[in-house]
Amino acid sequence: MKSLSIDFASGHIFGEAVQRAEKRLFELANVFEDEEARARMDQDQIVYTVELFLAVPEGTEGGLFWGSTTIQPGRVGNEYFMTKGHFHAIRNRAEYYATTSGMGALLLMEPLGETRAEPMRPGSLHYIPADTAHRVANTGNEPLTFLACWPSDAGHDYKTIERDGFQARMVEIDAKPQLVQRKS
Ligand code: M6P
Ligand code: ZN
Repeated sequence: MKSLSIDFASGHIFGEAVQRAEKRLFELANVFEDEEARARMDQDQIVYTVELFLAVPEGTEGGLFWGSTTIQPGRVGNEYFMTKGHFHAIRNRAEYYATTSGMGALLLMEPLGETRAEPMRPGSLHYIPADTAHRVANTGNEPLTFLACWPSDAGHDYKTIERDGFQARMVEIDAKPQLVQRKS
């Protein structure tokens, strides 16, 4: 296999086969509650970066993928910078997240919308069960980096989140991160 390495101090992964993708504010329309605030910000600003090692072609049954995601500190209105979040296209596929640096929250949403948050800090390890949508918010003042490992056939279902959103959001209230449930 070609060289592949990880720097546990920074959480970054390296190697010829590592792919990199950036998510900038213009790609995150309607992700945050305050869309007007997002539209007024610098659209080229990077919100998060993903480093990916896809060991086998996407969709292959039985393989595993590895990723490293870094979310910049920042907010849209009072809502922390965060990933888009997704269910797995094959719903019964699980995933691990492990935090290497920074502070954040992992939002976990069940199919009927019940949403909880697990605090993320350096060294925290998170098991994302099957059938559970997942999204990470950076609640700190420095970049938040976490590692991820998931099945190569899991796929990403973003459409369900685009349509329904998460039932709860991580927002700053009185200078503290709080999980606010949507009024239904
Ligand atoms: C982790 C993994 C990836 C995911 C990335 C960003 O590295 O879960 O599969 O793509 O985070 O999250 P999202 O795709 O929800 O924006
Ligand atoms: Zn996932």
